[in-house]
Order: sequence, then C-alpha cells, then structure tokens
Amino acid sequence: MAFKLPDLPYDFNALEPHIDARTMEIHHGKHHATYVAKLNEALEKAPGWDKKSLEDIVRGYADAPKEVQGALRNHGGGHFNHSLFWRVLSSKGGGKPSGDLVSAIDAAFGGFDALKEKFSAAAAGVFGSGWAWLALDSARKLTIVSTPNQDNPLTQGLVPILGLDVWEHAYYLKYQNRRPEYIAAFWNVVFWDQVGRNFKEARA
Ligand code: MN3
Repeated sequence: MAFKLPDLPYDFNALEPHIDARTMEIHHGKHHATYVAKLNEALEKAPGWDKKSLEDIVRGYADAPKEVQGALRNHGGGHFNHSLFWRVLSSKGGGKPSGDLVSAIDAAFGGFDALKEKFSAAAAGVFGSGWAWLALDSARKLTIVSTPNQDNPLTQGLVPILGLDVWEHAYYLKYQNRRPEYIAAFWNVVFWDQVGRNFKEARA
C-alpha cells in the first residue's frame, strides 16, 4: 500500500495572516506531495518495507537496504513531519494548553512562557533547514529538541507532540529572512487541543 498525501484539515487561507495561503498551498501541494511520491518510489526498491508503518520506517530506516536508506530517512521523515505539522495548526489555534499538558509543561520548563521561550530559541537556532520539537522522552518527561533536514525525534527514542517546520519553504514568501517573526506568529495558530491529544496518546 503506497502512502498518500493527507488532505489539509482546513483551507489554505485558514492560518492567515500568520501563515499565508500561497505558502500553505505550495508547502502542502508541492513539498509534502513530493516527500510522499519519493517515499513511495523508494519503497518499491525495498521489499517488505512497504508493509511497515510510517513510524517504523522513520525509526528504522538504517536497517533498510543501503541504496534506499537516504530516501527513507529524508522522504519518510518529510511525510511524517508534515503530517504532524498540519494537524497541530488551526485557525482556532493560539491561546494556551489545557488539561494534563499544563502540569507536564510546568514540571519540565517551569511554565508556558518558559516553554515558548525555549522552543522559540531552538527553532531560531536551527542552522539551515530543520525542525523544532516538543517531545516526550523515555522517562515520559517533556523535552525540546531540534533536528536537521527531515530528521525526527522518533529516531532518538522521543515521541514528538508538536513540531515547527523552519525550512525556508515554510515561511520565505511572507517573512523572507525574518525567521523569528514566523516563529512568533506560529504561536497564534498552535492547536493546543491536538497537541494535548498527541500528549495523551504518547503517554498511553
Ligand atoms: Mn516543510
């Protein structure tokens, strides 16, 4: 079974003015679509790997035949990362986390403002292309990490619950070189209900 590009859970313009419609259209319809197409292409050359879940491919790409490892890492990661990214954004986003996530954030960072500060610094600090993540570690504590390219915290034994794409393709049309402005705008569209569900799932 080949992987499919998931539909965006909202219209291209839903995240305006924080993330513009044209960027969303190209990011989802071209960039994400290409990761899916190239992942499927690589899986045709890796017998048995097409039966695995996307998570298992992302975690285990180093065990795949050598000639497809790079493609599984980059395009499998690209598909996983963007699929998560679209779902943690919403026109009804912004505001603050609720429920169990609040106490977990307090325990790990000392409060929501400190989380935002640390996550924003991680996102700003990615050299070149990559991602910032809020993830659950093996001790089930929240942690903030960044990854280069389309790498993912799953390969480090972490479970990501919130991610921010800081590749230039995610913000260049609207923000050009001003990545910190894009990061600041991101907080207005974070869909904390979904992040809370991801947190619950990761802890289950
Ligand atoms: Mn991207």
